[in-house]
Amino acid sequence: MTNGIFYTRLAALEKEHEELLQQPNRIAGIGNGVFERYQNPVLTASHTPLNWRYDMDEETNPFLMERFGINAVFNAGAMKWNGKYIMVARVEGSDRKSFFAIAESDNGIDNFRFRDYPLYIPETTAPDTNIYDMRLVQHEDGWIYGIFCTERRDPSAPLSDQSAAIAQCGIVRTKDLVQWERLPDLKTNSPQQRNVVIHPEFIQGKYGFYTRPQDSFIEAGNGGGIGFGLSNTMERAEVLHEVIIDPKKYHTVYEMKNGIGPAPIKTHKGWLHMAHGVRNTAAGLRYVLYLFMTALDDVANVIYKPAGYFLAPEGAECIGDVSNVVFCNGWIADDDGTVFIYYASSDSRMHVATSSIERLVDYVMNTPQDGFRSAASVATITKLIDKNMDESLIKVDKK
Ligand code: M1P
Repeated sequence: MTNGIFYTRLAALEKEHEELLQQPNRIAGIGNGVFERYQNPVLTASHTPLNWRYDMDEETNPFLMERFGINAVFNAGAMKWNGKYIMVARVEGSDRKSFFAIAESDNGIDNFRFRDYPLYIPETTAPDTNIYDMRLVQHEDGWIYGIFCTERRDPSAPLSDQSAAIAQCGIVRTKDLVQWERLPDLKTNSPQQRNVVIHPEFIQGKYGFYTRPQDSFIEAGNGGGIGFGLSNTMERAEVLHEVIIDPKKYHTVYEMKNGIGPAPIKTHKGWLHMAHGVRNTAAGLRYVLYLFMTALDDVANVIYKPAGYFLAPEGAECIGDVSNVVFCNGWIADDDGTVFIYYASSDSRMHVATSSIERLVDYVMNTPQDGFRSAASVATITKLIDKNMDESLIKVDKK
């Protein structure tokens, strides 16, 4: 016996879902010249396949209720694979657990579709309670690595404390984005690690790890910023010596903590790095994205670093599960120099911004550095105004 609800709802759900997946995306506004934002998010919870969320059998689900809620889709790693733009998204269920799933698109800006199943990530002998924020790295050793955060309850926490957690760096690798081999978690001298990524090339025959040593689950504490260290192997990855290459600093957008984003992009001028910086406000933590460049012959040496943020939450991006956050752990540099920057807003959804290697290099090399004082900012802006006021330099054709 049919109650008449099931098929009516199914038709409506399928129509709505397909319309969302086929929605074209367009550049939003004139932008700042450095990058372009787009009108629509590229992935949201509503993009996940209907058959992940609904039991499609009228007998067992006569009201066509959602049986598995998806809360958010965010913090995706990215790469180009067989001509497609791939995101390995962090999909978070309404049970708060995150898992990874691949969504792909032909043009990188719209029509992202999830593959049929989420990724199966094998566990180590210490099962992961939660896994998230995978960085995809095509390493010159021939493997594609997935470097992610694995979180487990702190075994030393008393029963009364059910939120104390330990974050560590989990590692998987694959050759086909289907079968993933789990390797032991990264070992370092830091009590916790999050926001770890590997350098795509060997460094003195070793694997380079960008790290974010931290004292506790939320606080970076004495872990003073973005670190770097070498490991002899990936099979038992161990970084015994970390140096801080990009420290936290008072009264900056990365005053409280920072963390590296995706693996850096190689350019003729140096390695381009994307990172997030965190500061505290009366309304809570604010996460923004910033860029810096390290030397080609010394990936741990920061040679250019523009002042302030590259991209901050704007408009609807400011609101979500964890408001006032942008986070990026995936970008793709195409052969023609276009760069697709995949960023999440407020731990809720994924967006894309586009730029080019040429523009990003110009941005990091020619944007003034932070002077760390208001007076220095005034000096910088005065120099710019003076230059623009110089009539002889005005090149506008007034004919
Ligand atoms: O909630 C904002 C972000 O918080 C963490 O980043 P960080 O370790 O730098 O504080 C991560 O949990 C990240 O997933 C999340 O988006």
